[in-house]
Amino acid sequence: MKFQDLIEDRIRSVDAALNFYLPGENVYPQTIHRAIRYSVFAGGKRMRPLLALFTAELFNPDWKRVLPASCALELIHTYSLIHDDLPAMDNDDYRRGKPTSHKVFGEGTAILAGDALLTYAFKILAGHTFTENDFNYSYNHNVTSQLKLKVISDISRAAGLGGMISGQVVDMESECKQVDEATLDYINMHKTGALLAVSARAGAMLGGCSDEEAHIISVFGTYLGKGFQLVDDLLDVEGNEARIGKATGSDSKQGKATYISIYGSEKIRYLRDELYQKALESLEPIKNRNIGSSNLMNIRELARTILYRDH
Ligand code: GRG
Repeated sequence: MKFQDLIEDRIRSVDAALNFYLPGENVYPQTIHRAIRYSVFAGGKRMRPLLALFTAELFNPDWKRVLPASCALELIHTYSLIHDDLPAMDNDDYRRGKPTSHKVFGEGTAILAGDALLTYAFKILAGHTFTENDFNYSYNHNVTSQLKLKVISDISRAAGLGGMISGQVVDMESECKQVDEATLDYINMHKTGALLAVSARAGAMLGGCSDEEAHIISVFGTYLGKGFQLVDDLLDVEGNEARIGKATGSDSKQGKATYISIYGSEKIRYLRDELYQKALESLEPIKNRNIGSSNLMNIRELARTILYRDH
C-alpha cells in the first residue's frame, strides 16, 4: 500500500473507532455530546493516533490492538485544544478552520466538553467497558492488565503534572516576558512534546517492545515533539491561514515566547532538518530487529510528514 493510502486507511479506522466510542448526538443530555463530537470531528490531522499505530507496527503486525489507546490520545489532545482556546487561556476564535468550542456552545459547555474528553480517554484505556467489537477485541484480550496500567500511568503523566499541564503553567507565567532557551524548551517539551512522545512510546509498548526499545522510541518521540513545536511556531508566522485553520501571528500578539523570537525562521528550518535526522538515527539500534522493513520505512515517512507539514 502507498504511504498516503496507508495513512488514510489508518485515519479511517481511528475515526470509526472514535465514532463507536463517543455517545451519539441524540443521547441525553445532547448538548455535551454535540460539543464533544463537534471538536473531535473538526478535521484534526490525527498525528498522535498515527504515531501510536505506526510505532506499534514496528513490533507487532496487530496494529488494531492500539486503536483504543489511539482514540484516548486523540481525545486528550482535543480536550487540551478546547481548553487552550478558552478566554481564560489563549482566547482563540477559530480552531481547525471552525469557530472554537466556546464560541459555538458557550464557555461552560466548552469547559465540560474538555473535562469529559479527558476522563473518557481513561475509561477507554481501562478496556473491557464497551461492547466488544473489532476496535477493542485485541486490546481487551491480547494486552495484559499490567501493561494497560503501565500505559495509563505513562499517558496520565504526559497529560498532567510533569507533562502538558506543567508546560502550560510555565507558558502562562511566561507571557509577555523575555524567556531564555531553557525555559522555552521546558514549555514546549512539556506542553506539546510530552503527549507526542508518549503516543510513540505507548504504541510501541502495546506492540510488545522491550523496556530498552521503549526507551529508544521515547527518544525518537522526543525529537519529533521538539520538531513539531518548531514547525508550529514557524507556521504561526509563515503559514497559510486557510490551510492551518486559524489566524496566524497569534503567538506574538499574545506576547508568547516562541522559537521564532529566539532563532528566527531560517535557523528553525535548519534545526528541523537536524531533528529529523536525529529522529531517524535514534531508530538505528532497532533496525536489525526482526521488524518489517516497510514498517521502519513507514515510521520514518510519518516523521517526515510531521516535521515537514504545512498545517
Ligand atoms: C489547556 C491543559 C491545557 C493544555 C494546553 C497542547 C496545549 C496545551 C495547547 C495547544 C496550543 C498549541 C496550539 C500548541 C502548539 C502545538 C499543538 C498542540 C498544535 C496543534 O496540534 P495539531 O497540529 O492539531 O496536531 P490538529 O488540529 O491537527 O489535531
